[in-house]
Amino acid sequence: MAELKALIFDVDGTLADTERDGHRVAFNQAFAEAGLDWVWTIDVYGQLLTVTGGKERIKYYLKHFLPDFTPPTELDSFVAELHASKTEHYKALMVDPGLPLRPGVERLLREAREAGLRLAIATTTTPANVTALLTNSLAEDAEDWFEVIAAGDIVPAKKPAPDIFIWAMEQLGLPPENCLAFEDSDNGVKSVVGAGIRSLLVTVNDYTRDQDFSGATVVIDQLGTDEQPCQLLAGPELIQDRVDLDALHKIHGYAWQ
Ligand code: XBP
Ligand code: MG
Repeated sequence: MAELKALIFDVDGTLADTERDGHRVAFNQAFAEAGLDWVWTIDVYGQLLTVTGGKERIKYYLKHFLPDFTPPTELDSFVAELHASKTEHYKALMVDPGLPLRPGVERLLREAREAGLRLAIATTTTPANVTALLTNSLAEDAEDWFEVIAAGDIVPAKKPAPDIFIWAMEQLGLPPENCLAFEDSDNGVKSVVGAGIRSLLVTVNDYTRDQDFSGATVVIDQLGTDEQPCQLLAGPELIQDRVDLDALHKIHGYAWQ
C-alpha cells in the first residue's frame, strides 16, 4: 500500500482564485503603466490562460491578437520588463485589497501540518507571487509551512510539462507513490500525470470547470466548509462533505490500489 507522506499544491486557482481579480488586473495595470492600450477582459484572459507563464502569455497575446505590434526594444527584454512590472502590481494587489484563500484551504493545510504530512508547492507562477499570497492571505510565516516551493522559471518547461512536479518530488526526496497533488486546470492535471503522480484532487473554478481532467482521481467544486459542503463532480464517492485527512488517505489508497 503506497503511504501518503506529502501534499503538493498548485497555487493559482487551487490555493486561491488569483487569476480573474489578481493576475489579470495586474497585467492590465502594467500595460497601462507602460502606456499600452491593451486591456485583457475576463473573457480574453480566459482564452489566454491556455498558456501558462505570464511572459509566455504576453508573447502568445502579441502573436495571436496583435500580430502587427512592433516592440520598442528586443522582444524578450520588452516582455521581461513588462512582466516584472506586472509582478510588482500583483504583489501590491495581494496586500490591498488582498485575496482570500479558497474555502477549506487553510483548514486542510493546518490539519495536514498537525498530522505531520509534508507540504510542498508546484506552480507556474513567479516565486514572488507565491510569497505575496502566502504571507498576506495565510500567515506571516506561511512560506515556512512548505518544505519545497517549486515555482516559475526554476524548471525549463512550464505546465503542462511535468518538470515542476518532478522537481518538487526530487527536492522532497519522495517518489510519486508517496505524494498527493492538488490542481485546478487541465494543464496542471497533465503536469501531475506526466510526473507519475496518481493521486490527484482537482478543485475546479470558473475558468476551468469545463476542462478535461482525465487522470484526476477526484474532481470537486471546492474543499468544503461547515457552511458549504463540497460537491463531487467526477470520480468515486470518497469524500463526506469536506476534504479532510481521512478523505485524502482514501483518495490516495484508491489511486494506488
Ligand atoms: C498559473 C499560471 C501563472 C499565472 C501568472 O500558475 O499559469 O502563469 O497565471 O503568474 P499555477 P506569472 O496554476 O501553476 O499556479 O505571471 O508569474 O506567470
Ligand atoms: Mg492552477
